[in-house]
Formats: sequence, structure tokens, C-alpha cells
Amino acid sequence: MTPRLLPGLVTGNDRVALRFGTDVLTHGELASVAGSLAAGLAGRTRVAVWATPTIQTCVAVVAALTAGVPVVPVNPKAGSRELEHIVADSAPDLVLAAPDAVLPGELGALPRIAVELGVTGTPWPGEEPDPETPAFVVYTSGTTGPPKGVVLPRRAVASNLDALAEMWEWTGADVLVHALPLFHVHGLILGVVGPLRRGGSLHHLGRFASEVAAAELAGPGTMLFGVPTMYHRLAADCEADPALAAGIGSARLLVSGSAALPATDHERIATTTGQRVVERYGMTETLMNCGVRVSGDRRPGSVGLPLPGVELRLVDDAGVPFEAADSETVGEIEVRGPNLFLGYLNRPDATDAALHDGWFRTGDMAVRDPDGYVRIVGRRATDLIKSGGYKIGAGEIENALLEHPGVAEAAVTGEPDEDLGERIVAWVVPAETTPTADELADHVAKLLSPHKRPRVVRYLDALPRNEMGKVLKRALDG
Ligand code: MLC
Ligand code: AMP
Repeated sequence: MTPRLLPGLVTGNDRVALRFGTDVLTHGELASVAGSLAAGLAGRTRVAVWATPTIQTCVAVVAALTAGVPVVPVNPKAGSRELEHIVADSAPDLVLAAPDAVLPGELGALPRIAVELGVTGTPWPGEEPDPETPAFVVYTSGTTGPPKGVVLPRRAVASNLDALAEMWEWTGADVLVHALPLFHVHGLILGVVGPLRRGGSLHHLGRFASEVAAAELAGPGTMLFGVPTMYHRLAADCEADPALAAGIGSARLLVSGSAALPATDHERIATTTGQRVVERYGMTETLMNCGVRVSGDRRPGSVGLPLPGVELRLVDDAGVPFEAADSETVGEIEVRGPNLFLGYLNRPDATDAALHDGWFRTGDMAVRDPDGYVRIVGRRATDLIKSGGYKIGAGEIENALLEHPGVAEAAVTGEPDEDLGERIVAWVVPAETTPTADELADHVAKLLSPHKRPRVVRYLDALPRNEMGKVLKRALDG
């Protein structure tokens, strides 16, 4: 028999599994509510989940996982173009959403099953599917074109969560606290499936606020997951309020990921809370690759060692692996192991391009310290921007900007931002009438997603181009 993805989901277990404000479900209640929903999902090809930061999203995901049906989490703020693409590309049989959720056109047109917390049934009795079966299709941006659907098998989810548990001594006694969105792997797989697989708890904050996180950690919370933007805001709030810093400091483990945590923020948090943040490094396609162990050296700017079971190598520009661990020789990270995805949905070309002799090319550039610790120093593609921990492709924003009648030409770059890591900058050659920066931000937010909107717009008479007509992004400088 295939081992269960969520073995802790047992009727009669009255420990809290999920808390979202006043919405609470024990493991027993979750088994029963999700069991009832799962009965209506068996045999479906794929289901979309309207991934608001609510308990209903978790119930929907657990129901689909227990019924063996792959989940497509959908950003509830996704704009029209992005939604059209995700719905057309993933072709879900139906959508799961809270009863009162208002679904936009593309999703609203699908058959819908409401996630009712009051409806209970018996836990799903069926056999679990093969570990190679897809569990999730998560959309992530590339340098050009619309986002790609990353197909993650149950094997990757289970093995990666178990490797993290081993590294962080993460058990059913832990209460994880976070405020991450539930349509990416950080918030959803690590942040929801993670505690449920351990038989532990998640307390989701809805939206990030330092004082709420501190109160949770001073109380039942034991671990905090966040992106560097959240830790940057925490650092300032801890400096301003020692009581808040003490609350954060009472956590068993503070974990940062999805983007590089600046060494200054690492030190500010260490100074104010007495806790050193543990960093881990991952990707949608690979889940987590590296991390600092609970007992390891919490070195600022380092993502630690490869996870148990994950193989990692650095390759030079010619794609040749090298062994140097001198903290200096930079190479691209390639990874292999049970954590890898199955491929991009409907994109065998992109899947082939991402693999190199069975190793996944991450596009991340790194050095290795003599003791094997990995330090990420950059990214191969300048057209990928990490803002607030979200990966955003310059190409999709450029295309969206060009759909605005006031834009004749557009180029998008990322520039350093203290709060967001990088901020999106739009370089625009206006057409007849010049649109305002707010107009362009709204346009991109409505078409794609609010987090993809340009934070700065700079107007030019012409974009710098080479003889071939290609935009010279390096010549675009604030
Ligand atoms: C602003 N808003 C607009 C708008 N301008 N909405 C529509 N149109 C406009 N023009 C809204 C936003 O939707 C948002 O709403 C609010 O105003 C504030 O927007 P913001 O300024 O963009 O949000 P901010 O406060 O800056 O968010 C910071 C943040 C967020 C850290 C909370 O960036 C975040 O949650 N990041 C997490 C990203 C993440 O999970 N990445 C993991 C990827 S997986 P509202 O209501 O939403 O506040 C991965 C792998 C790995 O990377 O290793 O983990
Ligand atoms: P995504 O495609 O949204 O899953 O983003 C994955 C990317 O986030 C990786 O390829 C890295 O560039 C970046 N990333 C994730 N964690 C870290 C980290 N701890 N330090 C630096 N970059 C990170």
C-alpha cells in the first residue's frame, strides 16, 4: 500500500491542525470535512483551488490530495490575462472555493464545488495513488511568455517535507506561524502540507504584521516561515519595540526563504531577538534544495548544505561540473533528487531546456565554502525579478505594458529595493498621450497580478538598442 501523504489526518484527533483567526479545525475535524469533499472529487483529472488565505483553501487542498486529484492553486488577485492562461493551460474539471467567494469570468464559468466547513463525512477511505502521480500544478514566471505550470509529484512533496523535518527537527509538537500566500510552494506546500504531514499545527495570520507574529510566537507558535521582505519589516519593528523582539525571540526557529536575506537584516534580527534566522533555498520546480540545519552554523548570506537526499553541483559556463569549494569560484547550481518536478505542463520544450543530463538547471549562481555551505551570489537571467519573494518575468510585464494604448515601447528591469529585495521598473516610450505611472501600475495589476505592477515608471524618447534591434537593458540605469 502507498504510504499516506497526510498520515496525521485521523478522526478523533482533537489537536488543532489549522487556525485562521477564529476559524479552527482539529485534525479529526479536518479529516471529516475534507473526507466529505474528497468523495465528490475522486476520478477528476485536475481541480482549481481559489487560493485565498483562508481555512477553506486548506480544506480544498487536503480533500483533493486525499482523493488523489492534482491541485491548481489560483492567486485570487490574478488579473484577467493571467487567469485566462492558467484556466486554458491547466484545464481544470472544476473549481473549489468558499461558498461566498465571487469568482471572476474564466473561473466562474467552470463547474464549482463549495467548500463547506459544516459538512462532515468519514475520512477518505480510498487507496492513495502512486507517489509519481501529480499532486500540484503551480504556476511560476519565466523570462518570457506567460507563467508555466510546474507539475509536482506526491513523491517530491513527501520527500522534501521529510527532509526539512529532519533538518529542523520539525515534529507534530510544532506550531508553524506564517502569513504567506497559499498559491506558491512556500506558503502552500511548506506552510500548509508541511505541518499537516507532521501532525502539527499551522496558525495563519491572514496578512503579515510583526506584532501579530510576535504575539503568536510568544504564545503557542514555535516556528516562523517568511520571505526576506517580512524579516526586513520585522527587523525595524524589533528595533523599535523590545517586547515585540522578545516575542519573536521566543520562537524555536525563524526560517527565511524565497529570496536572499540580506546580511544586515540577519544581524539586526540576531541583535534584537537573540535568534539567528535559518535560511533555506528552493524553487517551485525543485522544492527545497539547501538549508541550514537547526544545529548548523547560521552564517549570514548562506543557504547551508544540500537537503538530505538532494544532490547539488556547480557547473561552469560550458556546463562542466567543478569541485572547487573555495568561496570564490562561481558556478550555476544544478540539482538532482526525489525533490524534482515531473515537467512543465504542456511544455515539453521548456522541460527539456531546463534539464541537463537529468540535473535541473536552476539559473542561480553560487559559490561553495570549504565546508560545503552554499552561498548564492546572483542569477543567470537578468529578465527574472524577485520582488517581495515573488518571481516575476520581465517579458510578461513588457507584453502587458504594450497592450496599453499609451505605450509605444517598453522594457522592464529590476533594481535593488531595501524592502522588496528588487522593485520592478518600467522603461516606457509613450505613444501619443503619456499614461501616468499609476495608470500603468493599475493596468498591469488588472491584467496580470498586483505584485507584478511596476513600482517606478521612467519615460524615454527611445529604448537603447543594439544593431540587431535588441533592447540593451544594461544601458537602462536609474
Ligand atoms: C496595490 N495593490 C493593488 C494595487 N496596488 N491592487 C490592485 N491594483 C493596484 N494598482 C494591493 C496589493 O494587492 C496588496 O493587497 C496591497 O495593495 C499591498 O500591495 P503590495 O505593496 O504589493 O504588498 P506588500 O505589502 O508590499 O507585500 C509584501 C509581502 C508580499 C512580503 C507581504 O510581497 C508577499 O506576500 N510575498 C510572498 C511571496 C511568496 O510567497 N513567494 C514564494 C514563492 S515560492 P493585499 O490585500 O494583498 O495586501 C518560491 C520558492 C521558495 O520562491 O524558495 O520559497
Ligand atoms: P520561484 O520560481 O518563485 O520558486 O523562485 C525560485 C527562486 O527564488 C530561486 O531560483 C532563487 O533565485 C530564489 N530563492 C529562493 N530561496 C532563496 C534564498 N534563500 N536565497 C536566495 N535566493 C533564493
